[in-house]
Amino acid sequence: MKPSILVARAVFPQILTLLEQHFDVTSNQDDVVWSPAQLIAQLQGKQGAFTTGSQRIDAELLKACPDLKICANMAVGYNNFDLDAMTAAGVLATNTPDVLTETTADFGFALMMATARRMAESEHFLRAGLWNSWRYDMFAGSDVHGSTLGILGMGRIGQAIAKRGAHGFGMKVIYHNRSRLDAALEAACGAAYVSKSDLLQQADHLILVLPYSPEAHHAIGAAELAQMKPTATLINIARGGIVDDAALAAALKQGTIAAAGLDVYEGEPKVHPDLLTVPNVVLTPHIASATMPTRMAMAQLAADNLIGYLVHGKPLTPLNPQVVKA
Ligand code: 8YV
Repeated sequence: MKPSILVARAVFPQILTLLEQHFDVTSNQDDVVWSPAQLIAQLQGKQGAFTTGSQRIDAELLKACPDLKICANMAVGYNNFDLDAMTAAGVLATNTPDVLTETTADFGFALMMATARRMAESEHFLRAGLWNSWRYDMFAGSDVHGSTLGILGMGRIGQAIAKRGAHGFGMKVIYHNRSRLDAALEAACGAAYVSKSDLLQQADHLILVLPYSPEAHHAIGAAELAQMKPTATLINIARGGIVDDAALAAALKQGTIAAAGLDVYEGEPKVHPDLLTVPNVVLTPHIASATMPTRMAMAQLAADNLIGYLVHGKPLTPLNPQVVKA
């Protein structure tokens, strides 16, 4: 008998076809956003789950779903998983590293450029029919080339952004991370390690690329924003909750920093109402990894993890490999 799996959100039809070759598949192609209780009900009798960032897998769910053996997240971030609870329950967790690195770095760079050069704000102005003449300071923003790029969180995506800045745009790149990169990697990225306060004080453009964890909650709040240059931009492509969105909206209103570009939000898909009313912020709906080839590669890797583990006993990108029996 084939193992049973749940695909918790809509996915590429080709991926469903692949999964159906190996599993009895229940899928959510209507893309209903289930409540935790509905998710538990859907997972009854399932050995595997294909998840996205919007399904919380915690101790309560695991207790109610004793057949579950693996949750394969179609995301590199896995703050929707309580990894300790999954390990304790013997449930394997997998994510999708590497396949989205360059696409996400491209987007981080694009959001930084759009923010620094006020592209969204000026487009709204044009669409509103307000463009009547040229003016010397109309939508004058800040330069990206030759400026100082600060990166908080220097994993794969942070490193890919550093390379774009240092080698493509002649930027001085500084970073802060829990652990310092080795010298060879720093040289390859063209990046120098600094303290968090030096990062805040020196960056012209500060990009957040760190994973969410309770310690990272509000890593950027009013006190941190106050340390930044009044001409600086802040870009968040990491996770909602790393920035205190209310404090950021206040800082943007008061001119504490010049502008922000956000792809992720506290409590998304809701967006803090104050952010919607300030002009100097570019807002996108969590699309940093959203190109068709990359989303396909993410879905393929999540599917391959399910097949690898439930069919062959060998997942590709396990987060808690201690769960896999030797
Ligand atoms: C996903 C992401 O689109 O990979 C991640 O961590 O944030 C995005 O690429 C999102 O999490 C949906 O699963």
